[in-house]
Amino acid sequence: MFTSPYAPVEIPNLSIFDFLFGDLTEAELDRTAVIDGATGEALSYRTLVDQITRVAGALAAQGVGPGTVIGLLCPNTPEFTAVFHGVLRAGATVTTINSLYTPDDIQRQLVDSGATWLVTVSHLLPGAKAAAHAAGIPDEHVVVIDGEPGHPSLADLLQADAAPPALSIDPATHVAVLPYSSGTTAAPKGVMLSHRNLVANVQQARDLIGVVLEDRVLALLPFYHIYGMTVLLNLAFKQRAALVTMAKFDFVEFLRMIQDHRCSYVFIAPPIAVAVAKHPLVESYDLSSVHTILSGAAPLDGTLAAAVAARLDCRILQGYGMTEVSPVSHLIPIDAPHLSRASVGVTVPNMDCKLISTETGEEIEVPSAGVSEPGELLVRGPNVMLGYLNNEQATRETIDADGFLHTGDIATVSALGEVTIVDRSKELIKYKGYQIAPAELEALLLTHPQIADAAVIGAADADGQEIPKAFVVASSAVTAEEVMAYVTERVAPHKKVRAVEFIEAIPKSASGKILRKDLRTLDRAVTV
Ligand code: 4UV
Repeated sequence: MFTSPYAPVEIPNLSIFDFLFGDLTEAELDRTAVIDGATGEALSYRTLVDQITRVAGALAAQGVGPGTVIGLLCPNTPEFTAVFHGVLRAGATVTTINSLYTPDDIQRQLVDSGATWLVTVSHLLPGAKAAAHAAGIPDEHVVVIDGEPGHPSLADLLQADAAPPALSIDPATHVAVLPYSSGTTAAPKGVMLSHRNLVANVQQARDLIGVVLEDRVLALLPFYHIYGMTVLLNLAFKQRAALVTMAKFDFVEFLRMIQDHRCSYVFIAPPIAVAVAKHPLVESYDLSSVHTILSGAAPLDGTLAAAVAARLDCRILQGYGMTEVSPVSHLIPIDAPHLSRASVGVTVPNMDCKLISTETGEEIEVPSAGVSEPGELLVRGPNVMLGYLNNEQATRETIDADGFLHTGDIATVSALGEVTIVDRSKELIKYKGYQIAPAELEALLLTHPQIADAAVIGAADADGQEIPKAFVVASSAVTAEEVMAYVTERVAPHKKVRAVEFIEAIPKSASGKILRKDLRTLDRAVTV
């Protein structure tokens, strides 16, 4: 077993609202909390807390409280921050939904999570409304932030001045958020994260990440995903920094926002690192305000990391985690120039880790010098989820009797506790840091009349970034373009199949399980 090189941190027994906003000083209340990156409109901590409280009061007056689940389908905007924390302040549970989702995806999440309310924005309303109706949610419970006839708006909620009742929940067991993750296998599942999970992860990561009060943090990573939720919505607020929200990623806008808002700390996923390192337009903008970039959600190449740091003359850090871990378990801390940028750094405080052999399940020893053998990374700590919603079997398969969560990632650890992710043993595919469950695409491919069998794996594109690739057994003539178009018409954009290879038969085990390892070997043989 190995642990953090850092001393344990205290985890206050508070709701996330009380933890983040309960001890704001007068001076902090006047600081800027959120800036809309597109319009430049700014909200102080005082206004943000007032809005959160009003949203909570208005919802509570309508019976929303502990036990209510509310879907939040909204791009990154200042309004997202007020609604998200307002729902939590009311004691309800937020299930955050990817704004790129199709109506079917939205409906599935609303139904599975048991959501009885949905908060969205007018430009997403057509799909959201269809999904809400199919999930039995009436229009009075579909809040449209920017207003739409027949629906309550954020302005309506903000008009209410009934204070929400005092929150009486147990932070350790009360489910605060239900983001969806496919985990190690199959379809997306609701990940039950308690108030304590969220509080813990901010406490564990804040000193290592090193965002401070003076920072302007670019919020381009989606708030709905656990990475954005914890490091932006929670950690940046705890540090009293200012968030600059970006509703839709566009590289030129990204450069402009950094320049115009003098952003100093930028959290990204690796494909953005590729653009920062290579795009000619980078030279046309003044990015001198950036002192640190932290990349996470997918592997960052060491050479790429060095190219980004050199081009922007800034620090580059890497973080690793997963939705089920709230999410951060490993980080390159802000002041650790000796750690390799291709590693994910060290274990955060209050966590235990071990590596186990994928063949025998035996624990792999941490060497007294050098680097260990690779093995599956297991993590345990106060930030590990309560479990998957209504899915005890998946919970049992993921968290063992000793409380260790099996990440499905293959890692090595050095004698000094530096962890490097070297492979992934689970089915999950990451495209630009977004999750894709291959099982979902495989089921869809099998509905194509000319496809007899199919399997989807993560393959590398020309920049070394992961893309979903389908291996297809055709029953009659069909082209790769036709297969890709068939999928594109039916899925959210990030789930598109981006490469197709035809094959005689899908390799399977005696029990019929797809042998993904064999397909990955085959794929590498073709690419090399
Ligand atoms: O569940 P999820 O979509 O969660 C994430 C979380 C990303 C984070 C978390 C904390 C950070 O500080 C940070 O910088 C980024 O993506 O997907 C979890 C899976 O994504 C892969 C790995 O397979 C996880 O099980 N993954 C996430 N980060 C890395 C990574 C990484 N740095 N290197 C390699 N794989």
